[in-house]
Amino acid sequence: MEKATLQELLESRLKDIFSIEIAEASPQELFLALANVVKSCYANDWSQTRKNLLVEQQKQAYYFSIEFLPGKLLKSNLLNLGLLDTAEELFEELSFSLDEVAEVEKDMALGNGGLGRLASCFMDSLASLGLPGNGNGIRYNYGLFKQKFVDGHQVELPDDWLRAGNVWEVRKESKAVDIQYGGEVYLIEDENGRLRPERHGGYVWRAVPYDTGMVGYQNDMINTLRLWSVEVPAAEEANYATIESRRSLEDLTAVLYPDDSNERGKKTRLMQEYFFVSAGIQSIVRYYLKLNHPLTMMSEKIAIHINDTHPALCVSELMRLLLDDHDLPWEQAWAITVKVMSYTNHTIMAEALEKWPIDLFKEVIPRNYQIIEEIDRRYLEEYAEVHEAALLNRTRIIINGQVHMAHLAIIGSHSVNGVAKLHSDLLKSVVLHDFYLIFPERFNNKTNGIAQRRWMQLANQPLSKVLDTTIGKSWRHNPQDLQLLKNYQEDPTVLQRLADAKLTNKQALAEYIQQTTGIEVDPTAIFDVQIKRLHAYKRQLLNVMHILKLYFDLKDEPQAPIHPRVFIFGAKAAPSYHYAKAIIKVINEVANLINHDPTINDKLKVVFLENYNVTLAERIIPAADVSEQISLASKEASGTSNMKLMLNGAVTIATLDGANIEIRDAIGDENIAIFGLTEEEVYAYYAQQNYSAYAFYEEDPVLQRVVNAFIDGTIPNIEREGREVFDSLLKYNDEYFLLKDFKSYCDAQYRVDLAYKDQQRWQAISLMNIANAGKFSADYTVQNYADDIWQIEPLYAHVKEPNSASL
Ligand code: GLG
Repeated sequence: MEKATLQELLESRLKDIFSIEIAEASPQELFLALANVVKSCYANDWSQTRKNLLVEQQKQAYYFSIEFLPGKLLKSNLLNLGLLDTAEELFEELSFSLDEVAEVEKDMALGNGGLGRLASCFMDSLASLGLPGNGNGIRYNYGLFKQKFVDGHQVELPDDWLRAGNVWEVRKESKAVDIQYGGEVYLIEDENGRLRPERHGGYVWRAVPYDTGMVGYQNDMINTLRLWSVEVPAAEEANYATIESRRSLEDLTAVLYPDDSNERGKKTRLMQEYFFVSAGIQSIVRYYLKLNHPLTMMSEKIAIHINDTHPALCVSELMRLLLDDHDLPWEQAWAITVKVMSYTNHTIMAEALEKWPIDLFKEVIPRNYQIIEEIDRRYLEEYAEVHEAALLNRTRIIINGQVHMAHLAIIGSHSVNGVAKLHSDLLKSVVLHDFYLIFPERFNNKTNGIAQRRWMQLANQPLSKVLDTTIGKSWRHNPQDLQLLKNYQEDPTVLQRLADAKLTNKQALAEYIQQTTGIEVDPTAIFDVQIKRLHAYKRQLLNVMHILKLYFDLKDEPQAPIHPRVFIFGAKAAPSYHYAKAIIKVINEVANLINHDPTINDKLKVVFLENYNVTLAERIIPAADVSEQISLASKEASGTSNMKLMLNGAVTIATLDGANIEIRDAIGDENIAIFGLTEEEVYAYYAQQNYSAYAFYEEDPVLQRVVNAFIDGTIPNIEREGREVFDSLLKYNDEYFLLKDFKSYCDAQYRVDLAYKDQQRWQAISLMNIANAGKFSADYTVQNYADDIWQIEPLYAHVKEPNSASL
């Protein structure tokens, strides 16, 4: 599309919507008008994609996820439509900045962290690969809370992201479905001797879908992200006459649970899970029936993916529809279900493997509960002759009055995968070992990946331009072509250009830091970044301990040859996660102490940026020199910020955990700083039960000084939090082995400091990171899911409509 055409469209939208000229428009108005133009640019392709799918009847995948974390969509849609450069030029000509306009858009923050962001990266890759794959989730009225720091403490504010409306979504009233909750279900024998459920009482809520186009990268493919919102069914209006009764219903899709691995049993959460599962499965079956094939062939047209355990009810809900609504015999319904379903596990943290009390199940979803009981009964019966009772009793779905969601997902799926090699191995050998004995063929690995379009092309334009001029533009379509950069490892001009791009990004971040926190940071310092949810196992505290060590080193010897460093944190703690919130307070107070200590001479700065989200990640990642991936080995399933930071040329300091191992394998030991216990060593400690935090503390005076600092008044204002941290390390024997790993972490940090001082070497290491990051593109990950698990293929018949990307 020509610039002039875009301008005309923009002008006419501004007139239509606001009756104003471009010159008078505010960024908010420009955003809305431009977003509407963008939407109309893909409207045709969106309906064409749907039509082609219907005509071709190709198999489609449905990704069920209780979280999606797309961030902002304006620029990514512009990029994928091939309009980003045009829009940027136009806005410049009109003396506006596209960035300022894009900034107006509210982050769509319908997720907590890695799990939700992964789902969104997959949506981008599915469409960009031309694969028919749709998302299915919940349209929360409030996204993940907004984080503020008050006196160093985290305060949570509601994220009212829909207040000004959401331009991208389309409400599809005609596709609404009813969701049944509660009541009593009796099984009554019909004239053919078949047991039929008869429901007494209970209530029905309506699920209304809001669809958002998922725009493929310059291929005219538009998939659909379908998010469900609750409403009162027309027939039930009278029962919801009061505001209170309505509110209790509306609560269902009001808030995202702000907790990513500590879910406590809550009725609303279970109802949410059933809500988007039932709505999604009903709409899939309705669609499938339109194709006019027998239900027994469903797996040839439909693949359903259970992203973590939250949508595990997909299994029982599909069974319910096949049995109750379509009269299939149990065996047939079960065979279909297992062939259609697949499941990804995202964590080995035991508390995240959901379990629900059966009483709650019976109360909320009685018919599903009956079906689950029957699945469970048949499971025991079917395998009784092959496996010993103890094994079956450990793996059955209902154990000690609780429904185990992971067990339901595994028994009801044909594929179970982890998200990095180590994690998938641990699933087989430890966490899900019992299931591996029963269903070895179901287990496989799919290492996570990231949408490189967002995390490089959009977030890091300075570096993208260097890549274009150095290795050509093919990497934009084919991430593995980043390998071409390896040829320039010793080319001083290219290394300098990379360094310049990094400096530009650091200057921009320094400005943002100054504006938002008032802290001055020097862009030539090392920007050392740890961005992720706040969790004890991710060990932000270990980072803090190293910062304190450097602080003491400089206090003792102000001229110590330490290259200046800025430590940057971004992290939200679940509101109920007391210990994580204590760590936030501690980091903020350490920052206060160090940033205001004149003897440190600005050699160290600590910055905790508020409200870490996708947009903030897009600012921080391009500016990072060092990537902190320091979880206790075995605990981080994969990690994905590690991949984003690597792609942007940061050098990783890491334990051999999650995908860090594969990053190390891709770039070699000389380009990454590895430290700490291995997973085997961690498990050996567990087996021998001989870890003594105190022993490490006792023998290392440096460590003693650091740990004591939490309680001896060195860090002001952390009386309570400092004590909690201190106790977690010594009184409760340091669950995540920080004291053991402290020394090797400090050594690795020292190597990082040395490497940075040799700028030529550092740039070459950084280059190797960028060059080898193509492997971690979600395009490849999703291609593997498509080939191995879903068996879906690109939409062949998706012929370009003449001029369809333009208007
Ligand atoms: C999980 C894990 C991460 C993983 C992500 C995506 O903790 O290690 O990278 O899923 O698979 N709950 C999460 O964010």
